[in-house]
Amino acid sequence: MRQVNAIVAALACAALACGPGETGADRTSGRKPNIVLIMADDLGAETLGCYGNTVNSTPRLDQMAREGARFENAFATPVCSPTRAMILTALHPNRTGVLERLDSPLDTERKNRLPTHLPTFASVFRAAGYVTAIAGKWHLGDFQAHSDQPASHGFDEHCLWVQYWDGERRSRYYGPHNWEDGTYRVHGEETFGPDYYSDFLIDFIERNRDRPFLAYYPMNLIHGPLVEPPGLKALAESKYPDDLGPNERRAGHMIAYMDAIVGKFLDKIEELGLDEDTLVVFTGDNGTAGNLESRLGAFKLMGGKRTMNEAGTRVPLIARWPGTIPAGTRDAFFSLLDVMPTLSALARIPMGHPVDGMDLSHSLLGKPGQDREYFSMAFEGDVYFVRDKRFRLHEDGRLYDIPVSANETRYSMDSLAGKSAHADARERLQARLDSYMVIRKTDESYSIVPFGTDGDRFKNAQDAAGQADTDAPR
Ligand SMILES: [Ca+2]
Repeated sequence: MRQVNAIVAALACAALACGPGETGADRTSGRKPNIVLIMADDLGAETLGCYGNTVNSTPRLDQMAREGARFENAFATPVCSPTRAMILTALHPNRTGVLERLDSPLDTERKNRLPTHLPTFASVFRAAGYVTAIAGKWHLGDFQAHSDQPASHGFDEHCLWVQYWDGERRSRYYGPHNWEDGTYRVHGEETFGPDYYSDFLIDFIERNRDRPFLAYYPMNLIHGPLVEPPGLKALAESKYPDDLGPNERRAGHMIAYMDAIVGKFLDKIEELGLDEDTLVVFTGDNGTAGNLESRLGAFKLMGGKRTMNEAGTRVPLIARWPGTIPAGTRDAFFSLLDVMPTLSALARIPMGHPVDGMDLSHSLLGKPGQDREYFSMAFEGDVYFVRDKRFRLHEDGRLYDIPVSANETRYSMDSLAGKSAHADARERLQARLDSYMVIRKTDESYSIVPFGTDGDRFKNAQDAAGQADTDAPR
């Protein structure tokens, strides 16, 4: 425990040492920037036009990418809850204890939750004078078991999909069941959840246009079930090839609708004259579902959700702040761990507690600074990896040469096991992995169990086809 705390302290010093510095916010008449953070559900980077997809229509996100910073190397966890805990707290999954989704079949009483003693970006921004709201999908604890959510995590207002009520799974799309400012509300079939949640936040933005606001929209789209959204079918189908499968056709429609909702926020911010006072960030919580194939020209890629491969963890990250963030792509690594310290720096809010994430605001602003060299990940069942821009090492010894220079190489997962080359890379990454794998929950007074009991079923599923037994040095 002492060692873990020492790591936390070191990380905190590193984060604090970077400090907010001279940020773009300084250019804006002293006003702190508004933050609109949108995180789509089950949306790998490969699904968007601006990341090379040639089938899906995503004009508004492509616009955001042209006008802002598009990160080529942004990463999340392979599944919902761990990413949601990670982005809110800036702590590694193996430190929060949220290593699997919180409505796991093993959590029959649905008592697990994100501990309230862990500060979130909402609580940090709220303490600094921001008004805060969240709409969409929470997935960090049951609302019947813990009705204080998400208010006790720093959100002034909320409108969230109820995944379960009285033990039954509830609708997220047509006829959504919601947890709205502490009240359970059931809507009719004429209501499409993603419209309702985005309208809730648009209203919040309009009401708070004259003060700094933080609007967090963890979207329900494009997670299954595959449904037909109430519009934009012609746009969605405009680039479909004749041989596109039925699942991809429906998902492409949901992606086009998701893109239009992002456009609603961009249009409202412009209408209110807040373009140069508002940072809009878009990302995804994990890779695309495994039953969906994406096409990037001739290159075809199956979704990697729930796997520890590249398609399971690479997500889009686009940041737009006209007049402050210069347009262009960013090659630097960005983990969703880094969201809170980075946003805090841009808003000139000191981080008053230790976190694992880094302040990468310089990267958004197109300035020199300390970049992230490694991305590390922990998942259910004591599964780990660490990667740099070329190599990826897993806890069972598998080493991959997957340079980030092109999609074909990045996603190939070609194993180097059995080859003597790159021993130096293995040694370097092993040292990082060893220090990462000793991280455990900092505070043992709470419980997020059971975890790690079903991990083998998911463990490195990308290798189930036979690589694992033959390649990995043990
Ligand atoms: Ca998800």
